[in-house]
Amino acid sequence: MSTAETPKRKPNDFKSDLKPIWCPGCGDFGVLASLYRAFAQLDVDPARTVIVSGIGCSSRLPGFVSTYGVHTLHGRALPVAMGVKLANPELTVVAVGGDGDGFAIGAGHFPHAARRNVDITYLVMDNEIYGLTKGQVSPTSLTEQKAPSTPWGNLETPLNTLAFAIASGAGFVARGASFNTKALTELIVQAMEHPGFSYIDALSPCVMFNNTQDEWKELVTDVAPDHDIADKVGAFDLALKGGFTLGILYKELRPTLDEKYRHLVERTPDSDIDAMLDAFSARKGVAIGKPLA
Ligand SMILES: Cc1ncc(C[n+]2csc(CCOP(=O)(O)OP(=O)(O)O)c2C)c(N)n1
Ligand code: SF4
Repeated sequence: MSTAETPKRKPNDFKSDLKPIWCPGCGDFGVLASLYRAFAQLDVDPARTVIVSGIGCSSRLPGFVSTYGVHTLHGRALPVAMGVKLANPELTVVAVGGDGDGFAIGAGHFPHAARRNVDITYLVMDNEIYGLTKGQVSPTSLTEQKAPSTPWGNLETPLNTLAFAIASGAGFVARGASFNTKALTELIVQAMEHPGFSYIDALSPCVMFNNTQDEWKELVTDVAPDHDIADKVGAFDLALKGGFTLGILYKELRPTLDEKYRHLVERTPDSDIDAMLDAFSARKGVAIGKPLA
């Protein structure tokens, strides 16, 4: 937070010394610009903010931001981000990555992050392919899509990540686009302000291996102003509708896992972990954390 001596930060203040090495025109630039603006709007403290990513072109993002960053393993952004937040709930934690990282190798973590409701934001740069490894199909690729891994067309059905998020219990589900940075900035701000797990599918075309930019610009529509974001069935309808609906589809407030842990510790008098381990060891006749005799 800024003080009278430290004026509010501007988007450029969140740039690190490292220049993005993405291909010119890559959608990830628009997502990064939106994130800088959202951080400036929320006046986040870089020293108390952590961006966690997996592996992929999009997962390089933490290196380009002047906050703390953890470039983890392929598909593992969410468990690391949840661990960071649970270990220090005072931190602002944003997980980022691609559709391949999040919904292929990392897919097993997604429903649990959503249902546990740890207070983190998950921003997926969705280009419907694996960019870093040169354009193979991902779980969000279209059926019949031709790619180096599917020269005769993709035989699989794409995963609807928004419906997956709603069904898994995510309390904030939205879609934005890298080519609409104003709206994406606003979505990131709202997602970060949401107390609990928030998910944004950010359409972010890969101009090198799946250049959908012009096509997607034609397909996007905004969520209707009268859409009730508390209506889960209505949110599913929007998620399952063809095309790309941009905006907040669903929002629900419920206690976060971080809060529940805090309350559990407060109301459990015998919450001394060493005492608990000693009691457990005594019952089992084993020495936990102590060298075996
Ligand atoms: C365990 C493991 N398996 C596979 C890979 C190879 N790999 C690196 S990035 C990637 C997919 C990247 O796609 P996506 O997450 O959609 O990100 P993008 O590059 O499109 O931004 C894969 C399969 C890896 N690095 N580690
Ligand atoms: S390969 Fe695609 S996703 Fe990767 S930097 Fe280039 S345009 Fe972006």
